[in-house]
Amino acid sequence: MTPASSRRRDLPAIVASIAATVLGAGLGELAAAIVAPTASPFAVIGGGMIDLAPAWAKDLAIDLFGTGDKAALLVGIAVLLLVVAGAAGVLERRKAPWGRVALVAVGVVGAIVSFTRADAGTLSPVPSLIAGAAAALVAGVLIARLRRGRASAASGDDDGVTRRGVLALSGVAVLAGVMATAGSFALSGGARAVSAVRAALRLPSPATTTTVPAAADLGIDGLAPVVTPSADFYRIDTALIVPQVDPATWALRVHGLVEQEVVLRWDDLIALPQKETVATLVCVSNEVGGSLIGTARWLGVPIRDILARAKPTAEADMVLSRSVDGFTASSPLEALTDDRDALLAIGMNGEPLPIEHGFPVRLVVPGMYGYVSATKWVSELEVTRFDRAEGYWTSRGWSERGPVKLQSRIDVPRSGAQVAAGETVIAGVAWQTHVGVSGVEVQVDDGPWQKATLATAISADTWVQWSLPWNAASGSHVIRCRAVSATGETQTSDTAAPAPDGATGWDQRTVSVA
Ligand SMILES: Nc1nc2c(c(=O)[nH]1)N[C@H]1C(S)=C(S)[C@@H](COP(=O)(O)O)O[C@H]1N2
Ligand SMILES: [Mo]
Repeated sequence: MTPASSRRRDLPAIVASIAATVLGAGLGELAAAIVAPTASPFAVIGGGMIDLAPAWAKDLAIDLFGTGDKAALLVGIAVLLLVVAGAAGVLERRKAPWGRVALVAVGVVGAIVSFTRADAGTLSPVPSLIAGAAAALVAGVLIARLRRGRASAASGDDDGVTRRGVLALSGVAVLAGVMATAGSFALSGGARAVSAVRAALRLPSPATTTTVPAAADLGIDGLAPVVTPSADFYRIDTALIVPQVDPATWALRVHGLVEQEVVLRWDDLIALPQKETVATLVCVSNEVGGSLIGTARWLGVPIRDILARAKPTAEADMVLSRSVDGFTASSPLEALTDDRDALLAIGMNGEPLPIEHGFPVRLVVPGMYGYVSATKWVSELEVTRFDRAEGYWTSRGWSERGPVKLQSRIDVPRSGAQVAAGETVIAGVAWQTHVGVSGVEVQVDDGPWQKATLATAISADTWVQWSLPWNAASGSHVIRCRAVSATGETQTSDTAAPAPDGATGWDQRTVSVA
């Protein structure tokens, strides 16, 4: 037998093993939908990869795929799985039962990872084990047929009938796998149920509101609107499958270094006086000039009101907020109890929080990057100390505290834009949430720094729009901007990467004027 003909005979084994794996994965997803909705093998492995991935890999994924990072990860896992399945097919044909062992091992890895997930239950390993076992069983049967077909054939190529039969069975396995996957989607009605609850929900009206002055929005084409529509609001989190939390079963436990443990349910929360504020939320991963920032009207109860009931003890200096999916954020106790509008938010832009933005309850803390404050799907506030506990990203190398840095961005003209010569406008946004911005300066090429006009600020907790008229001469121009904070600090030109505590440097655009 020549190596070439051996390799050719690998092909039907590869097809059979991949088909068996598609079937196993489908059955695993179906089993998850029935017995352990949070333990979908794909979600478990993907979630484990997100948690284990080093910070640079997370940044790279956000850079490459933006908010499509999770879809990209799922596709990546599927491709990897099919490659492993193909290899297992070759192994099984040449050295049975090692191919089956490999497929079972993949299931066992999924089962082990499922135990490490924050929302693990006793049945969590079951779907991955079923997936691995089914894939191994079916691959074993199909490849054994191929081997028997060869053994009974007189020459290497006479077993075509067996091969065609196995290929047909592989097709059936793929079809069954796809149907099982579709069934799992149909069964995981939890997601649809929570959407329905959300759609029917009526929010209480606020006792106090913040109005958005008309002059807060300059209405310039291409400039980010001062209040970001929820549908355009950036989304960053580690949740591969968006947690589905029913307000009817939601509860917030406040515990740790407190005199009085407090458990707050949805009905308790909406019975309290609600405040509507406008605040800008920004991600620590936002690059200079980046778009991981947005501003919304938030409705909710000041966190200090809840903490006042629990009475933190004198030694406490941090609150570790925890999400139902295990994510944690460490916020200074002071930022949650001083006079700022740190909210336990239930509404965003006049509607219940969108599910991917934390429905039914999240935190919003002006002045802090999201990773140390803005816990979505929040279920716990543990009052503790910075020297005793740390948040999700802190344990992955990011700073334990994350006050928002002074920044500004040019929105108009866009980078690389073609601008007609003559009177035009340069415009953008600037922020240092909870400090405020007192001015923005713009430099064209190496000319003098010119003062831009600021729009009316909604508050120190929001970004502010700015603009500057520009008489553009033909040629290529470099535009840069820098903000001045309400405390008189000028935005630094020193460049720093987002890790570990936020990017610095000036935003700059090159535009060509014709
Ligand atoms: N449960 C949970 N909450 C979370 C996160 C997360 O990964 N899980 N990410 C935080 C980060 S890093 C940011 S920047 C904000 C983003 O909030 P948004 O998706 O509503 O814009 O949510 C924060 N809250
Ligand atoms: Mo973030």
